[in-house]
Amino acid sequence: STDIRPGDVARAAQVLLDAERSRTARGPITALWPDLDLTTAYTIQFEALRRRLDRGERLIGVKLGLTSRAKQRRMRIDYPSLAWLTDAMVLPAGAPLPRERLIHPRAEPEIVFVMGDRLAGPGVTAATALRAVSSVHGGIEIIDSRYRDFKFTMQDAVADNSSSGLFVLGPLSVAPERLDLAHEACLLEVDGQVEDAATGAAVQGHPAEALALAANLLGARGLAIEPGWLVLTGGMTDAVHVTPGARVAAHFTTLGTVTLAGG
Ligand code: OOG
Ligand code: MG
Repeated sequence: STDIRPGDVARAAQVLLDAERSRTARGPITALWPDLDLTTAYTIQFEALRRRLDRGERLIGVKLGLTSRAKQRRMRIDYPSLAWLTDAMVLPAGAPLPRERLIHPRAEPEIVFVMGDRLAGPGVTAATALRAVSSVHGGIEIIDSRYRDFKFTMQDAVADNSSSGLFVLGPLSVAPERLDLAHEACLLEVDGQVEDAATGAAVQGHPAEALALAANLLGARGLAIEPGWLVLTGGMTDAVHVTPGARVAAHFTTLGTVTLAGG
């Protein structure tokens, strides 16, 4: 495609939203805009969020990406990313995957925070961050890149809202002080077969470190994590393909089980 000119932030945001709407994977933005830098990629991401809100979606939180070594290795990227969550991305627990809304979905287990207090960087530590958390849930994020074959650079992925698709929040709500999040384990099963396993330590050493990082990244832009927001701390394992008819289950030690039917 030749539909984007370097420097055209609004156009880049729109073609990514169009690809999502029409379920059509496309080539990376950086193929047409090779010197796209990370700051501008975040500007594209923010412009796309503005358009989502304009069409009636509600901002409900943020998600971290590439917080685990497994994902950083595969992407050959060593720094996490931040992206937006809206109410249109919520898939109720137990609902089958709406395949008509997705291109090539992959699922990953995540530890999710529900925020009680506002949290704004700079200088937020994991300990401070955890005190602002109201409850903790297990979750499954269904990522879905708008780029063909999930082939992209860090800048492409950031512009594309870090491959956001849908997510399922587990039904169990646990107080943060009742958990040892570094040791909270998750077994990821597909059709009853164990596919992968990890503990919370896979997420930046501790999921609260990921939360602090999100607060500090937002703080640098004059933004904050707001009370009531959800924070997806990033895939604990690598993501697995969700084929039609498949059954994905994330079994957490304390946070319970979250399942997803492939639709
Ligand atoms: C980017 C999305 C990353 C996570 O939890 O690491 C993400 C990608 O790998 O496509 O959501
Ligand atoms: Mg994720």
